[in-house]
Amino acid sequence: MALAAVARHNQDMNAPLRIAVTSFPSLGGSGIVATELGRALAHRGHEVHFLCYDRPAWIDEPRDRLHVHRVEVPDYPLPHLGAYPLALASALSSLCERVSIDLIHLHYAIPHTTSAVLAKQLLASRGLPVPKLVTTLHGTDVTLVGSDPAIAPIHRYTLEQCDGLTTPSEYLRQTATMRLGLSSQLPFEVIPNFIDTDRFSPERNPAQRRDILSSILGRELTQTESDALRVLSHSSNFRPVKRIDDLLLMMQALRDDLPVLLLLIGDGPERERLQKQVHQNGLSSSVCFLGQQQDFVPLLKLSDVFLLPSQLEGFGLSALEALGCGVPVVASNVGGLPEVITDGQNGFLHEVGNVAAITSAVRQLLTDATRWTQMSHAARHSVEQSFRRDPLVTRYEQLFLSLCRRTKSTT
Ligand code: GMT
Repeated sequence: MALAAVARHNQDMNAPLRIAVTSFPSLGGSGIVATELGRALAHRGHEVHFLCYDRPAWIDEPRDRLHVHRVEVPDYPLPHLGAYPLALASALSSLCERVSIDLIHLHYAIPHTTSAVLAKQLLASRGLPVPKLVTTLHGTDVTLVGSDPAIAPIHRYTLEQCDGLTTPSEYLRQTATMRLGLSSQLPFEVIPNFIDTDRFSPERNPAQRRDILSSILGRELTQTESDALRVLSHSSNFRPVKRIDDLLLMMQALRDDLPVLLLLIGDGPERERLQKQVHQNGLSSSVCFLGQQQDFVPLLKLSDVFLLPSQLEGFGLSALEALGCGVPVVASNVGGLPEVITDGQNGFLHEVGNVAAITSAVRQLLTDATRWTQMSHAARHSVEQSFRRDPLVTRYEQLFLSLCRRTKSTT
């Protein structure tokens, strides 16, 4: 090839892509990762179209190259009609036809991947260009829902129609391959989740900490009281898999000998029951339910320890956010969590449900200031080493470009 032609060819190879993204707009790590990745790709010059049944709460006004399309779902009163997967398939095929999408990125496979496969088949049947499909499996789409025999055959089939799969942890990649019986021929990459290390950064501001804690507790704390108060935090979607009961048991063991406050950030199906439990056990003055927060980063920054006692986590994005703020994490030794937390370095790992181990790890961190400082530095360092946004966005970008390039050179 002549030099000019090579240059043009290479330029085409790296030409900006048109990417459609589907994810859940509600609370949850998969939606956050989808949004952050989509934003970063738009920032790099790609055209990114989000499709959701609701406008994601964390998306501000659409900017250049970033578009949000609401999927309209028929509201017909048949129980369990569940028309969203079909509405999404139709919306995806219309979008592809209108703007010639190169690649659809599905975050959380169920039901998104099935919708995308249907959309692709519809486009192909009409002789229109078909996009590449990439699914990122995030957690229960492999471990709980995804492994349910009621849906496993169609789940496996649609995943195998994808051009690429990714997961945020090696644990999840192996579990998906084994449990879903996926073909070893499928390109399947581990791309860890990432955070914005400028937003999630260590920053201890004692006066601001006192103001925030005073407003949470509804009484003015003196600086001395505030400095003495040890703060534990947890954020999640309050589902049974998060095992928040273990934290209440831990608080019962801790509160008599340490000035300690537990902040529970987020909302979900378990919240009401847990609130009653806190009341019945006389824990109301040391456990605060803060609900869904517009900006919870200041709450992480003032925390001494972050807790994630889950039954299972595909990755544990909330643990990563805490580590970014220099907060050591005490978490279950399950799923992808050991890929984020190294026991004794940036946090402590315990067996699922071992409340004595959780209590002892937290006690150690709260009573040994030197150890806490070492672990806080290690927490931040671990994020800077392995979970920075830019290199991980590049991994996705390279995967997408290589898949789309393949099409262009073979058609
Ligand atoms: O799998 C789920 O239950 C939902 C999903 C979500 O939307 O938050 O959570 C998963 O994806 C996150 C982002 O990759 C991971 O950080 C979570 O560990 C994972 N949750 C579970 O595996 C329970």
